[in-house]
Amino acid sequence: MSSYFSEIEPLKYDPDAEGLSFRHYDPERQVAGKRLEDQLRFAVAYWHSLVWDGSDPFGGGTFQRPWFPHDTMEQAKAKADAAFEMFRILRAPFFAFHDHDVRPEGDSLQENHRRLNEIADVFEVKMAETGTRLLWGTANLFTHRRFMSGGATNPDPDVFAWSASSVRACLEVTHRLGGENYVLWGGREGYETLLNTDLNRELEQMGRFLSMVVEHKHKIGFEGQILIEPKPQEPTKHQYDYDVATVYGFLKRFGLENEVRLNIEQGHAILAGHSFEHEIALAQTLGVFGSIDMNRNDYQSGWDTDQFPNNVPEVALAYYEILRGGGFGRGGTNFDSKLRRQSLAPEDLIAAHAGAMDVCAQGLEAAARMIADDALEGPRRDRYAGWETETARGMLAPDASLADIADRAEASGIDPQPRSGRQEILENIVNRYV
Ligand code: XLS
Ligand code: NI
Ligand code: NI
Repeated sequence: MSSYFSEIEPLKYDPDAEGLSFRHYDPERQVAGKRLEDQLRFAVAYWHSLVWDGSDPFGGGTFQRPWFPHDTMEQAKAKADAAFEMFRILRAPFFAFHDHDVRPEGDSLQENHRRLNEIADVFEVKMAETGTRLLWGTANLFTHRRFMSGGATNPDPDVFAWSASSVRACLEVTHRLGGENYVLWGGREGYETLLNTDLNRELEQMGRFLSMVVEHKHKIGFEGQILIEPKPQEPTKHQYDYDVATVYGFLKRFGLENEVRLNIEQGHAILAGHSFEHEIALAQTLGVFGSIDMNRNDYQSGWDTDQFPNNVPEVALAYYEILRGGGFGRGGTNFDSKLRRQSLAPEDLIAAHAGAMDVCAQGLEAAARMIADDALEGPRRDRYAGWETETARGMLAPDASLADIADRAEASGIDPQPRSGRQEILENIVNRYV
């Protein structure tokens, strides 16, 4: 057993503790009809917490984890030990990983898959011992130089084939570990310049690829959700899975809108020029909401800085849209968040998650109270009350015509009077809850 976190006791809900504890997140508390743990469904992201070494464009790794440099299976197993120790300290019900996070890169597809399966054997035992579950698995189709020009959208068909093999292996391991979801984040599916890019061909490749992933999911009996994670740019200048609306159009085009849902990340929403709650609400409306990657960006840098969330009002509005849509089904709250590179100590990793879990708990509880009190839904209903009359509804009926409506409008002498949208009053109401 690794002793990386040995100084740290498993966290308890204790608002008055002196050291590390949960100050708001009480997993057992009932909120909106469920235990808080079952509402929030927290997951720790293997990559940021256990793989990232603190490097940035100006300097190498600042973190010196005992399992670095992660090029032997022995180190991969030491990392798995530390990972599960961390999950236990955090009482995290779930985790999430890329193939590349958990096994060192081999020199062939076969060797990669053999290593992945060997680590999955280790995970299987640890998951059974600790009760930790897998929120999602995913294949990393962006780090190795072979993916420089994308995975499924690569101009080289051999990279397409390599990607197919990697996704099959990772999907099957996710299935074996009882994963709730399988994620495809666009990685390098996008372009740097139109001067060398055949847009139509690349989108066709991506559509076929995704259709085959869905087909394979059914073939092996995987019951989890297949999720696409939108992002507008980074690493490529233009990512194909730009935002929720773009992905929905793509899914419609390939007839996959009932097969694939979305994993929405706070930071990516902001990069796309949206709020997190907008992206969640739109996905709910379109029937494709799946799960979330919880983090935040630095609002000055304009980049995907993947910081831990620490803004309750922001988080509350996101959970409001999630609860309004019925909560998470198989999805959850994955912390796609990383430390700042000066936060070297094991304690920093625990404190970052604990603080973020508290922020999410506060946000979700505020959202649940707003719903229970009808604080926003009441005013929203009032705003649309005019549509409750038979005449109004009739305008949207399949047999209504533009001409009928126009004739009636002209004959009845209507004279619409604008009413206040009451935005500030509603903002004041929200502030009473957060
Ligand atoms: C990168 C993405 C990535 C996905 C998993 O910006 O957020 O971490 O969540 O591949
Ligand atoms: Ni993400
Ligand atoms: Ni991201």
